[in-house]
Amino acid sequence: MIESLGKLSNYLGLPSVASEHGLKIDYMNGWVHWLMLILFIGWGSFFIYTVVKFRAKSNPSADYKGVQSNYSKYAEIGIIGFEAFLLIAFAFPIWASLKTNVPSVTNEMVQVRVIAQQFAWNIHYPGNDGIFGPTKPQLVDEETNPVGIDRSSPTGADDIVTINQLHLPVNKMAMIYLTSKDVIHNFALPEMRVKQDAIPGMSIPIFFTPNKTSEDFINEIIGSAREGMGYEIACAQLCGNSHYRMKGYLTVETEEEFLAFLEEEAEYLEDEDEDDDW
Ligand SMILES: [Cu+2]
Repeated sequence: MIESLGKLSNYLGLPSVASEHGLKIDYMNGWVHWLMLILFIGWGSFFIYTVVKFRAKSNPSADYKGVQSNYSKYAEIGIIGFEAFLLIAFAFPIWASLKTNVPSVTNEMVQVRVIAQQFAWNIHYPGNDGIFGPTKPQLVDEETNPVGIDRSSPTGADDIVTINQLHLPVNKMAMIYLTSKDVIHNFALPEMRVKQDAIPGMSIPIFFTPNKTSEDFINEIIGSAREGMGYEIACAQLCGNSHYRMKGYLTVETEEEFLAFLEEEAEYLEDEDEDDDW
């Protein structure tokens, strides 16, 4: 029943779901809307009833006794019960599974750092060694090294950085460490049902498992208003005068395609070294 009634969310105009935990959030949204619908009908009809029943023409003088029945009390208890159900059955467990119980890092997940800045998303992969190289503010160069990676360190030499291009393999948990270089931004992936503030000075872990490739998604939205567009990273926190164009792109692909992407990016790294030698 939880699922079937939760499917009301299908009619709320939400973007399609592309992560493993996404439906849980949608079902909760569906249930919240059932409560809102019941309250709307209940209070709306009660309001109309009172306006008619207690109109001035048939009630020339005020009634100082007011309502004597217990119905309003029962209604309030019912609403509190429903709200407790929403919290205990949905909100607390979902919050715990997505925010409190952070899984320990294994080889089975992809680790990425996302560093927000006005007005772009810097994406930092640890490279072949799987270890993020050290970063230093004094090494930041907006053109050549936006993240400030220490390329002379053994773990930093192979790190890969892209701007606004986040690639993730499908059906594999993505562990993202989110931070910001300047103001508070918000990393929002609507189809993944992911939304988290990026706060300077903090590294916030976000984890989710995308389960629909960009290709499948693009095929799915043919004929809709978003036709031709893939997954996007939106900044969901007003962060400055160009906030509106702080847009990144997320590509969810097969493991092979993902590895090929990393390999291609690693080749650019070698090319850059060659340029330096010249
Ligand atoms: Cu922003």
